[in-house]
Amino acid sequence: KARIFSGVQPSGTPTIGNYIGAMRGFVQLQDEYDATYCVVNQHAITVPQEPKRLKEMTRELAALYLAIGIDPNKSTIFVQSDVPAHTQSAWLILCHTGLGELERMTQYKDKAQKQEAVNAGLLAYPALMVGDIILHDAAYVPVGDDQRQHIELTRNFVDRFNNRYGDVLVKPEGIYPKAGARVMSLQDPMSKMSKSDANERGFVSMLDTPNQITKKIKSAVTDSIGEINYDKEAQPAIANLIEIYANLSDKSTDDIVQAYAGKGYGPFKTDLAELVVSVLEPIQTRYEKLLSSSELDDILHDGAIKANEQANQVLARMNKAIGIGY
Ligand code: AQP
Repeated sequence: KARIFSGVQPSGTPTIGNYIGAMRGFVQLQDEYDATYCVVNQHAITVPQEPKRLKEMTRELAALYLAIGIDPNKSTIFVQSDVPAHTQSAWLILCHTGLGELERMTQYKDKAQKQEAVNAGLLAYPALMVGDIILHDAAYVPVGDDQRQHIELTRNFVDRFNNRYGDVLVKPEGIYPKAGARVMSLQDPMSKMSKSDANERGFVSMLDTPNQITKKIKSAVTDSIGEINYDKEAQPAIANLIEIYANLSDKSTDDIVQAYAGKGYGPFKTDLAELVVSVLEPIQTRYEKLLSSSELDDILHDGAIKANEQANQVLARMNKAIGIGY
């Protein structure tokens, strides 16, 4: 089986954007691939985090991985900080990466703009992500559309490294969801939905209550056209809601447009809220049970052992190639 790797930052509770764009795919892919999924807690500190909350969110995200259906008997689940090779490899990668390459990353530019003071880790972030991927010999990386540039950077790095040192690293490819790979904010259809958005009305988190979900969807911005059409240019906010609907149901965007022809936005939003609640409720029930169980800690412990074994092998290959050691 080919190997895949992906991760999510515990920088907030995952949103339906993270779920649709990435996490749901983790579950589908675990049958076909040898999968490793990581809670990338060291990525999360590229922007300020409250220490106690960061620890809680790390465990919560691991519980959510299991609650959505990632099966520890099929996939390896671990926390990034349990595998020191990740940060160790990031140094090696940084020393083989141009400053200009990192400065060109649009995610860096977006996130830097939102910070009062930008730390060097925010710029270096993609190097740690490259490390995450290559240490697990991943052939494929299931991620949302916003990560394309980082995947390209990873591929370029691997080419450069292998050209210089021989065939040391596996070159990965991104796997992106087909439609709606980028879920947009409910308050601004021009910016992507983010779990760390200061405006909580911009996202539906996977742990929001039915009441919160309904309120957020009902107050999602629309437009003055008043008709349901799937037109990303003229009606981006409605197109985003239609994509969320299509992604969480078995209906196509065309089916949805037809079903709500002549009905206005009210009934559409009501049904969308119900749909989102019906998808998240069973996940939340499983999540609550897992969070308070020692099973979760056992799974993370076992995952760390497996992940360390794998990651240390690749780190050793890199060190040997570069000439680190004596
Ligand atoms: N809006 C989105 N639509 C589709 N996919 C998305 N992803 C993120 N936002 C959307 C995908 O979710 C995975 C995990 O993302 P991450 O935690 O590594 O960081 P991120 O991409 O920076 O996600 P957020 O939610 O915006 O986090 P914050 O607010 O902390 O920056 C990735 O595969 C990503 O593509």
